[in-house]
Amino acid sequence: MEINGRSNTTKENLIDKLDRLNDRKKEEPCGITRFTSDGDAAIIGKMSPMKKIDWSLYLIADTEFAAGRDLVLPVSEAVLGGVTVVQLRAKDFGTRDFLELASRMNEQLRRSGIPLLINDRVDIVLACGAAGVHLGQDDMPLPDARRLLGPGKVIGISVNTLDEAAEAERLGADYVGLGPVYGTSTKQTVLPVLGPEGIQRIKRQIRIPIIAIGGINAANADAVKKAGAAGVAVVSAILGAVDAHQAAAELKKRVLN
Ligand code: TZP
Ligand code: MG
Repeated sequence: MEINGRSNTTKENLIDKLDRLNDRKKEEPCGITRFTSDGDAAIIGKMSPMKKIDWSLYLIADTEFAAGRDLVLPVSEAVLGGVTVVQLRAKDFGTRDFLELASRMNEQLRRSGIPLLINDRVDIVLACGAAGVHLGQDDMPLPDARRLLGPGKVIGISVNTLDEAAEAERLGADYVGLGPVYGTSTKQTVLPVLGPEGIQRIKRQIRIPIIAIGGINAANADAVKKAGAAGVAVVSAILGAVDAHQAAAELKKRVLN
């Protein structure tokens, strides 16, 4: 059976591997967040669930970039390669298709203990039991999202300036997505490119994790990490690769160094 261009992996094989990944995490004494069956983050020890998320390699599963390809399999392969958190972005999907895909992806990711965040849509988070939402500056205001989702869900927000980042922290965001760090053709934006210097500058002023985004790949990921990002968020560096597993593993090596 051919999955994502790799003929030696069956779907059953993949599911087995994802299950084993989660078993390994459960054995870790200070394990990464696991999710209960209703999708709420389980609190491990005394720390809040979002503090336990490993932000190092954040994959944005973007349906516009996938252009019709079902994203569940490449996302699962990328998780086996080392992706630690996934955001589903489906701007071109209607509500019903978005929820169907989010539910399948959440189910698959839960096997490996990897949190799923939903772009824009608080209602989809609630309906599929995902770990949280990622908001843009023009989406639902953060306090409203928090009121609807409660303290146990993760809320992240896209920012481009120090003012936006500081405001996100003040309003109780769990992380900021800071970018674009480099030029990218994946998302049309008029926002200024920040470079690693921009990350450094904002990192000095806020305490919540900074996930850097925009044009990040294996060649520049370590500069981004060194600038102070808790993690790197990518679309094309993984979903545009022939082998999502290998591309994720390559990035993972860079962000851990
Ligand atoms: N937000 C800011 S840049 C961007 C998003 C969703 C796209 C990142 O895509 P890539 O392919 O990793 O540059
Ligand atoms: Mg948005």
